[in-house]
Amino acid sequence: MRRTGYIWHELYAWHDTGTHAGVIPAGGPVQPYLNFESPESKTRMASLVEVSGLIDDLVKIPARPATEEDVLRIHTPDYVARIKSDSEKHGGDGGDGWTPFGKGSFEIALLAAGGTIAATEAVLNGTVDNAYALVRPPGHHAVRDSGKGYCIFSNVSVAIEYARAVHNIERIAIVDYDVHHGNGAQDIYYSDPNVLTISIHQEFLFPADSGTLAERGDGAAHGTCINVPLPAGCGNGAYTDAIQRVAGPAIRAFQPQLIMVSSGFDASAADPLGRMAVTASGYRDMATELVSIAEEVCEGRVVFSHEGGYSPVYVPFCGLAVLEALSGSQTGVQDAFSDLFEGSPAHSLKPWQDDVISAAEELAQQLQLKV
Ligand code: 3YP
Ligand code: ZN
Repeated sequence: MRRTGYIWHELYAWHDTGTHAGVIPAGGPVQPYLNFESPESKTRMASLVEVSGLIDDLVKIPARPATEEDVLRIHTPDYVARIKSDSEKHGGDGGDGWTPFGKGSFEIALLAAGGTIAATEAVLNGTVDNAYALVRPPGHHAVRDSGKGYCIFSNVSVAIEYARAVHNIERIAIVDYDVHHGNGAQDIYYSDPNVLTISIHQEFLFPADSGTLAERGDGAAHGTCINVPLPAGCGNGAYTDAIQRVAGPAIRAFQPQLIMVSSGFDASAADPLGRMAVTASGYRDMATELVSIAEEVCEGRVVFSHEGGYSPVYVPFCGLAVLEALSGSQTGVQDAFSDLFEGSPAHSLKPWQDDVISAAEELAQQLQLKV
């Protein structure tokens, strides 16, 4: 059993993304519905953590708001001021037209970044071995001067800069298994040789114009950005291979002092936005492998920060599996969807998936030669 920190705050459910039809605005022939990035999948994951009893084996860490100083280590003063003032008045949009927020979302976004900081702080000061921050809004698309794709502040990057400023941590690796490209951290750290960014995602999904194998980092940071742009249709085989064959060797070569994971469950078999087939057992295996890599290279220090995942009914089982893997605790609660999803032929690795993973594996080997 490991001591696993867990962060959740009721206010995360109060971030208001309004009435939409999933992603597009409602109106005319488009009947109003929720935005896909509604509280449902996340509140229901928090509920299963409680009802399964797993909460009793976790160390509940209070979320705290990130200070403006914390977010200004990453974001521009103009952007932070704009979100603050729109949030005070009536709400608005993060900046790309896909990131609606309501009144008060500034404070909730600070609490999401701060929740990831609190998880990181607890891991770095030894209160816990590893941690999971179930935060909302997500962060991995946000760049320095704009929100994007449901994300307001770059929660993981803000926590990384906290770790560097307060704990003198120098080298950090980010693994992003959300089905969308982790363009935010890639952009923020593109010229920083001390932060390795690895994103495993569905190719050309969102953002459609980033996340290729050719994006590798600039100057001294060349090689410290690795993308694994998988074709649609991948299941557990491709995902666990991407972690084992790409993330593992890259992280062992890079020798970070801390690993951050952008944990999105939108590569799941039930997601409305992704076209992948990962199951709770696939997520469990990825998390188990990441914990073991962290134990090998950085005394187990790994912090998961929640990103996307829009199936209200399946995300809870995927999230529970990851939390069981982090803590080493078994609730005995079975994935209620396993009969439907686990037997799928999607889970064996296909040659066209292997091609992409092999190309990224090559990049990880080159990083080994470099460092
Ligand atoms: C799809 C269209 C607008 C936001 C995008 C998905 C964002 C997401 O889940 N990122 O991880
Ligand atoms: Zn996503």
